[in-house]
This record gives sequence, structure tokens and C-alpha cells, in this order.
Amino acid sequence: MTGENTTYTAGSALLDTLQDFGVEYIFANFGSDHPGVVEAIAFARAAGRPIPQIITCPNEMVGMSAAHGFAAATGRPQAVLVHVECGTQALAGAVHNAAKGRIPMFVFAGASPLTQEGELKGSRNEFIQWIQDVHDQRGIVRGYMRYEGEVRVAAAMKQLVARALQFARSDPKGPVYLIGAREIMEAPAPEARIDPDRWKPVSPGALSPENAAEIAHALAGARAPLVVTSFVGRNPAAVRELVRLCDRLGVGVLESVPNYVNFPHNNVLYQGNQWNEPRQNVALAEADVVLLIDSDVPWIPVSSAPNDAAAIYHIDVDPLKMQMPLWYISARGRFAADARTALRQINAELDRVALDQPLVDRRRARWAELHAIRKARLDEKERPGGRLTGEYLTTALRRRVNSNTLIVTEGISNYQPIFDHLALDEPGAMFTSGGGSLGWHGGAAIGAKLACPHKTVIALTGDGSYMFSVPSSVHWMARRYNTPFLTVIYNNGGWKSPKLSTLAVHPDGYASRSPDLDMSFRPQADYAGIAAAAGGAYPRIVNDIEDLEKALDECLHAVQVEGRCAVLDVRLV
Ligand SMILES: Cc1ncc(C[n+]2csc(CCOP(=O)(O)OP(=O)(O)O)c2C)c(N)n1
Ligand SMILES: [Mg+2]
Repeated sequence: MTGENTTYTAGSALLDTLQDFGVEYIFANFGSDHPGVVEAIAFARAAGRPIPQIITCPNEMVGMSAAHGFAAATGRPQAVLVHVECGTQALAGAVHNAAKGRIPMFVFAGASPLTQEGELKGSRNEFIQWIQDVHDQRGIVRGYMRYEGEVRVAAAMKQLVARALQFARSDPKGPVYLIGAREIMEAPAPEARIDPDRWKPVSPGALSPENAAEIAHALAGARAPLVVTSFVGRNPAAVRELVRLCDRLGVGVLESVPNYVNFPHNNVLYQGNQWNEPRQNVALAEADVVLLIDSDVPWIPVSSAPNDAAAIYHIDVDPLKMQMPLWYISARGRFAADARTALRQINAELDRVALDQPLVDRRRARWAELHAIRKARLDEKERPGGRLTGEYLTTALRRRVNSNTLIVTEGISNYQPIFDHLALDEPGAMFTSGGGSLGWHGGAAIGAKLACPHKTVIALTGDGSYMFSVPSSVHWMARRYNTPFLTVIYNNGGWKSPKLSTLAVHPDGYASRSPDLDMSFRPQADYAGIAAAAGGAYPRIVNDIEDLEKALDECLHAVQVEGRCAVLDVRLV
């Protein structure tokens, strides 16, 4: 090869380093800042050099949510490429979701050229490059990134990418952000590769032996020991240790705002999941020792809290919650440790302890009793011939879920019915965004399907969250990249949650008597039709309960047999 195409630039260095670190996809939205990268991609392809696959993302939030879904399903960080400060802003709430959900990923944005009179290759030649020049592009996302920086010389590109990925993969994991101006991306860079083995993430933190013993003894001697968790299920190996611990000791498990499947829901020790219910949780009230492990919101004190005498032990890779201005629980001990490592240590400690078996049996019997009461309550809501509720819809879905199903949920006011009535046992079978910025599920489903092409991916969403998700971009991408999945819309006619929020604060105010709180979506859009138009999805609306089963089967047929997306819009009562 000859001419300028032979130049190995910072753009090439970026691609090669991502490739060497095992990044499989770059979710990309290009602009005038990217000639160096676009040329480097074409150069690598022409030269037969492997680089990550480029996924064209018409919308940045969808792209970043896809990287999120991929990493949540696999633990493997992917890359997102966006256009200067505009594209960074268009990442929108996906930045929040990745940060709060502790999802590793690498985000790269170009920056406006640094020169304006042709001094360097890449110098300004388009009007927009003055308009997009801002003082603090990185400041847009600084509050959310585990690491952010600027590539100031091409020679530093590989080390900066490696360093950013080291942060992303070390606890607490999360997104990282790098920028590079146009001239930097065009500048020649050294071709020498970096050895990813020398840039491994920090090893998981452990308990001290004394702390492991203290927690093991507290649990072993408790009257009613309870684990509270939200995301221990992020690592299925940690769930196995948790099940072992709870089974041997008779410890109950309460999920609070779960982001993953943290404990088998059909184990008699399982005590349900807690969200915004404005009442005291029974298991939490009964517990005398609480092991809080991997949770950002273990309870909501004004509604539900452990009793004052309970001894609380808190294990988290970040027990200080360094990104949260206000966070406190009255714990007896706080320990910065990885959940799986800590649970394994506690289990090892228990191997040396003689257990009081009658005490273990009594505890187990009490948790089993509460489990059965809860189960009976749930069964009641599943009766055939009932109304078309979120509970009923989820139960119909459960009958079609198996070990080959992967669910992403943005069910919002139906989060709890979804977790309750899917009653999943397998860690990894379902996850949420872990954050609160709506519109995540569509992109996440694409990423999950790229990660697990042989699984049936199902995205559950509220109607509002469906509209937030930029379904036109989602379904264009799903067809273009052959990632068929089923979307089920829990359609309650608009935004129910802000209405519930208002009524919780003003139960008898004007709003409680108002017929219209400006949160209704009537007249409704043809949600499924949007997906059909954008990506050839199979569209289906269910108004009547009798149509539900057949519609679900037909949608799954479209996904599993025809290989196209399906959108099932279920109008709930
Ligand atoms: C990006 C973003 N905008 C606004 C909100 C505030 N918000 C929280 S829940 C909700 C309603 C979501 O509607 P839908 O998905 O239909 O769920 P529902 O509450 O009706 O079950 C809104 C607007 C948010 N969390 N994120
Ligand atoms: Mg809704």
C-alpha cells in the first residue's frame, strides 16, 4: 500500500487497543470529528487487520444502552463512539444508567480541531467546528464516569485507552470517557502493541479474617438472620455462595429494588422483593441480624426499616457510596469487599463452626412459613379468568420462559409484578438498567442479543418507557444487525408512576381529585406500528384478555422462527 492510507495514526491505535482488550463492538455515531477514525477503520479493513465490529447507531442513547445490555449479560465492556459535545449530550440518560448500574464500558468522543489555519492535518475546515468548540466537554459527563481524560498526543493513545479500560473493569465498575481532537486522531502513532495482561483490573477486595469470622458468628447465632441485596446477582458465582450460606444457616433473603435475579425465588428462604411499598416489610421487621450485601437502596426508612435492635453488617465494594451525597444506614460494620469473595470467606469460616442445628431448623421453618404466605398471595393474583393486569400478563409470560430466555425489564410501576410473577431462579436470567433514566430497554435488548445470539431476548417496558427508548432507532438497528427480540409493553395509558408519586405526597390534594394530571398518552400512538415501520417488526395489540395467549405465541414465533422483532402492546386494565 502507498500514499496516505499507509499512515498508522492515533485512530488506528484506538482501534487496535480496543481489539487487543477484547472489545467486540463499537457502537458508533459519526461526525466531523471522526475522519481519523473512519479512515483508520477503512485502513484496517483494507490491510486485513482485525478490529471490533462497527454498529451504526442512529441514536446515541440507544447505542450506549446496547453497550450496557451487552456488558450486563457478559461482564465484557464494549465501546461507544460519539460526536464531540453534541453526541456526548445525546448519550443522555444512558450515561446515568451505566454509572448507577456499575456497567463497564468505554466511551470515546472526538473534539473540535485545535487549529484553524491549516497548521496540522485535521485543522478546521467546516463551520460547525467553531460552534462545537466548548470549554469543558468532559465536564458534561464528569460526574458519572469512573475515569475521564483527553488524548493530548497520539503517542499516548494506547496507554490512555488501556488505563480507561482498567478503571472501567475495576470495582466499582462503570463507564469511562476519553476525548481526542481531530488533529490528534490524524497524527502518526507508534504501532507497538500493549499487552492487556499487564493492564488487568484491580483484584476483587476481600474481608479481613477477623471480619469474616465476626459476620459468620453473628449469622450463625442469630434468631432471625436476613440478607438484603439488590445486585449480588450481577455475578452468578456470588449467588451460588449466597445460596450455600443461606441454606446451611437458615438465612432469609429479601431483595430490595433488585437489578438482577439475586436468589432463587422458589427457595423457601426467599422473602420477596421490596420497591416503593409504603408499609413495613415483615421479614425486615423480624430480622435480628441483617447482612446487607450489594445494594444502593436496601430499604426506605420512612416506610420500612430493620428494627432498632438489629445488628446490621454491610458489605459492598463501595460501602461509602462515594457518588451519593446522602447515604447512611446504622450499621455495626462496613466492609469494602467483593460479594463473591466475602461470601466464600464467610462460608469457609462456617466450615469450622459447629452449628446449633435446632436453631437453624427453627429459623428455616419461620422463613418457609412467611414464604408460603407470600406465595399464596401471589397465586391469588394469577387466577385464570382474572383481569388483564400486570400480574396476569407476567404469569402468561412465565409459562413461556425457560433457561434459554434472557429478560431485560423497564417495567416501572410493574417492576414488582414482573419480579414476583416471573419468579425466576437463575441468576443472569433478568436484569434492569440499575439506574433511573428511562428509555434503556430497547438498546439493552439489542446488546443482550448480540451477546447471547442463541437466547430468546425479551424486553419488558412501560408504554412511557417505550416512547423514551427511541423505538425507531432501536428497530432499525435490530433489523440491520439481526438481533430479533420480543418487546412486551405494559401499557397503562401513560405515566402512572409520577401520578403515584404525587398521591403519595398529596393523598387528598387537588391533584387527587383532578381528572387529568397531564400524564395520559391518549390518544395513543400505534407503538407496535412504529417498530414495524422502522424495522419490520411483527406488530400486535392485545385489548382483550382472551387474546393474550395466542398473541404471545405468535409474537414468539415471529422472533424465534421468523427471526424478526415483535412488539406486543398489551392494554392493561
Ligand atoms: C429520562 C426520564 N425522564 C423522566 C423520568 C420520570 N419518570 C419516572 S417513571 C415515569 C413514567 C414512565 O412511564 P411508563 O414507562 O409507562 O411506566 P408507568 O409508570 O406507567 O408504569 C416518568 C416519566 C425518568 N425517570 N427518566
Ligand atoms: Mg405507563
